[in-house]
Amino acid sequence: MTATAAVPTSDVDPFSHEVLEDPLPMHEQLREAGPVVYLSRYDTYAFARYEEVRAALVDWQDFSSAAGVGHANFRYEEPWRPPSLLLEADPPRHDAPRRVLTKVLGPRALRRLREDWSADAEALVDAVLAEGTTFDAAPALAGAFPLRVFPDAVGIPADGRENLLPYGDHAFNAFGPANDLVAKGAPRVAELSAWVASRCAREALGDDGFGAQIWAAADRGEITPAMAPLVVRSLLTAGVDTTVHGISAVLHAFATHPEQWQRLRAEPGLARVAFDEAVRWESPVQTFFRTATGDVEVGGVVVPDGRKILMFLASANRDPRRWADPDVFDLSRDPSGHVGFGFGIHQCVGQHVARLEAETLLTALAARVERIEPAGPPRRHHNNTLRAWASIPVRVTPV
Ligand code: OVM
Repeated sequence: MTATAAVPTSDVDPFSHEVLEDPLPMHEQLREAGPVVYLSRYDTYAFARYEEVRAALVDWQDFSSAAGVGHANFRYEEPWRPPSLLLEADPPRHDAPRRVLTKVLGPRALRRLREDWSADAEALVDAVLAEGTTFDAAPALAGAFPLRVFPDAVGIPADGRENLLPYGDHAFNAFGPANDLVAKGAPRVAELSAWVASRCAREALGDDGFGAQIWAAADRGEITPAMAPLVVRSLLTAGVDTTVHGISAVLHAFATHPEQWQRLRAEPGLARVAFDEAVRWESPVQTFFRTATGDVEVGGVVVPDGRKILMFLASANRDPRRWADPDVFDLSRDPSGHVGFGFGIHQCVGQHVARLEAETLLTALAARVERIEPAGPPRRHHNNTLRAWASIPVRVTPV
């Protein structure tokens, strides 16, 4: 079968500013074009439907992560930093670091953080409300809360924390092609990478945080001592911008869906499902790539060995083939099965941390705020991988 002759082709640039500003029309175009679409501009195969995205995420044998999960193909190109031992690795090498983080970030390990984070969330919301009832929720809440609780939980000292967001922003840009967004970050890469590396050393980490627990796993022989700093680096790379923009997503969702805010106020136990629904709806991580490990057939199309596949998580999360009224943010929906945290062996290992941050913040806010509404046009922050916000002006009515 000369299947490749039938591949629909698109010359769209998913990493252009026009698309990053509003990717939804492109997502629909790609979903409707077919199960696999050839992106001529990047010589890459795109999956934009739920079924193919989820199947590729699960099939790590055919769709490898070890050649990088960005546009760069590590078979031919030098990675911009030593590859992640988790994200940019396949079994069996992937498995030991993953097991360690699964335990360090698991629901059991987080139980002791809930009380502290609830108190931190209440203190933050009180401080913001004391300043006034009109504010920018992006920096004031979504930016502030993860930076208040997460670096402490990892065990990194206070100085230099302002480097975390710029480092993460660049790391997520670097999954895309070498465009202007990557160039913008380039001048600070050496400085930021050196700072992050310095924070991953055993001596730099407090002795009861996630970082120390990773080093303790190395002492027990579960990973090698050489692996420990890179596993800590994964926390610092993947754990900040993602939660900041995930919390932005849920705050934006509530500001624009007042009836859903009333539901949360009436039933605060919905905070967790609200966050997952926002992760489905907005997909803070929009895309990841895989690399075909052989000639892989998908939907009658052969993806040739060694070629990159771009998986549109965001598009899968709004695929009408899978979701009823996919564009509606709705707390009565069951969002489980969304691929916003990925799926399969690489599914976000920090998802319980993210949910706990969102849940404690939303719970504090729901107890204190009767109404939340837009106070001006929100503004996107463009990133090659993240669906991000620069500004979400809101006006709130305190209880
Ligand atoms: C890592 C890493 C980096 C970025 C994202 C991510 C969303 C993981 O360094 O392991 O997952």
